[in-house]
Amino acid sequence: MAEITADPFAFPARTGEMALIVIDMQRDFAEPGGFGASLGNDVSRIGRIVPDVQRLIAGFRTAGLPVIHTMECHRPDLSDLPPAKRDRGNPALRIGDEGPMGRVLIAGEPGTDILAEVAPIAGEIVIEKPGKGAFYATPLGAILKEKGITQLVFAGVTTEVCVQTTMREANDRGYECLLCEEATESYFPDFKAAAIAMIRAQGAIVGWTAHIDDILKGLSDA
Ligand code: TIU
Repeated sequence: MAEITADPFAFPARTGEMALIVIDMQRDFAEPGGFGASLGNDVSRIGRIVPDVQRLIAGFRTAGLPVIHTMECHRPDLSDLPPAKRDRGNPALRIGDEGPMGRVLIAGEPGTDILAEVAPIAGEIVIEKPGKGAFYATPLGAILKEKGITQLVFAGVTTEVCVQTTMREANDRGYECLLCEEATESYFPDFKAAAIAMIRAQGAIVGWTAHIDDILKGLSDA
């Protein structure tokens, strides 16, 4: 067992049972004209983590460990979009509306694509999810079980919404969860800091957090 330096204490890594989950690194959250911007957010912060997300993905690929990507998106007929989600907050563009990058947050539209720099390669699993959590209404749990995965390292956006929701879902399902601090981002710096603090509080009540160089060192030592 390799240990990864982490907070609030070392993460007991079992690399043979570990996967990276990259949450929602999509144009809709990172570029003007997408879903994130339609909610009134400054999306420029999101692009800044791309180099670290790339480094983390490269480390998992080099170690031969699974990289799983998620995308928040809905079916073109909106049958998986609850009205409560569509109407929330009176956004400039609602989910399903035609925007500058195609229909907002709809599977197959240009804006829904994962950013090219961190796109999946052949053989990597991509989970399309209609909720904020990646376990709700998706095959993720069954896929992880089939692969014998028990530990999940997290990257992606946004820290306090889809990343934290998925970490909480995973924690309740018995996975040991580790969040990479440099490879996640929020539209709100205070919310990122608060999410990191609450995840690792109370003896890692939701999971651990760690710096990217410590995670990469743990992978190469194993
Ligand atoms: N709005 C916001 O912060 N996030 C989302 O709506 N989805 C994800 O976090 N992916």
